[in-house]
Amino acid sequence: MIDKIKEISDAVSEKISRITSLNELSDLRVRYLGKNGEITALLKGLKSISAEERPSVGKHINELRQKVDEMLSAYEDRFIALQKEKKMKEEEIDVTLSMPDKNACGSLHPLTLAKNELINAFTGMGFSVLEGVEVEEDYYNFQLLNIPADHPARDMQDTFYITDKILLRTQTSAVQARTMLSQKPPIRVICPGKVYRADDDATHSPMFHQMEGLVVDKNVNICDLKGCLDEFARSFFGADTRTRLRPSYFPFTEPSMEMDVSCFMCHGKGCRLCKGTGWIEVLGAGIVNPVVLENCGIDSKEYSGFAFGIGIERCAMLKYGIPDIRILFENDLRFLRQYK
Ligand code: 2NM
Repeated sequence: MIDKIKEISDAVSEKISRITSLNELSDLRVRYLGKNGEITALLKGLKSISAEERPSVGKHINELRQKVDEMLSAYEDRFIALQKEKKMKEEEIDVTLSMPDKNACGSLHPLTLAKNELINAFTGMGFSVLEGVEVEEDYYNFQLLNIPADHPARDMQDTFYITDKILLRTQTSAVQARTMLSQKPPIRVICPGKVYRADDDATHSPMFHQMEGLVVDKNVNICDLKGCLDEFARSFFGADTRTRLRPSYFPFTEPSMEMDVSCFMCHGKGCRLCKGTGWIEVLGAGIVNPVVLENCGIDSKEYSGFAFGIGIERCAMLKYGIPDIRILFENDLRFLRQYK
């Protein structure tokens, strides 16, 4: 009997160590502890043992039953825990996976950035911002501004006409002509916006952005013009920027000039950006032609003014090192994301 107990004990230990499923464990429980199980059979066999031996053998069998029961229970607990863990792993949800693309967040277009900086430079000097219409009358776009009928700008090749009297504005000056017609001096306005010309290459786009400015008051002269534009150049291109004025020609200003700024890349030494000259052309300007003032109902003996026109694309290309104007209008996200 004692040998049999030892045999069963060893067999259970060995079998239990090779178990791979809960089903096998419950089979073992039935095989040893069930109604017809081997240990149950041992207990039933106690009847045939002598009265002196029965208590001791019975104690051994009960100890074995308890030991087997504990072992099976411990393995069952372990299996249930393992199974639960496996299920948890399989059903795990990675909450970090559905994170949306951070780059999907928008940002300002480089042209808008440049426009805002230009506006800041001038509103800081007391200018107000005015926007007009893009479909304009010949009268405001050309006639009032002293652009004669035979001027090349009036050619079909340079201007987009809607009818023979209505066109896409070629400059924002028309906004200023309308301002002079409707307001009394002092006038201090800037007019940023889209303008249209029949031009298309690496430095010209048929639609581009301009910011024109106008000051009309008593005793306005070239010193005022130079002081104002110097201040703008230092604000937009950097505090150590130098400027120079060169004579030029525009029908709406007399005298007319162009302003260069010292190259902010090489500081005047000469490089690729300034084509070796040390200077970069940034705007056109001049003293408002008295003919224009009179056309717009302002007494040119009492008042004088200065005006200027800045290309916003050109400023953005210079400031951000953009080599081709067309990149600004392709809206390639790889390009735009650089300006976040
Ligand atoms: C420029 C250059 C010089 C200009 C003139 C006027 C107005 F309306 F007062 F006559 N507005 N803008 C002007 C003057 C524009 O662009 C290169």
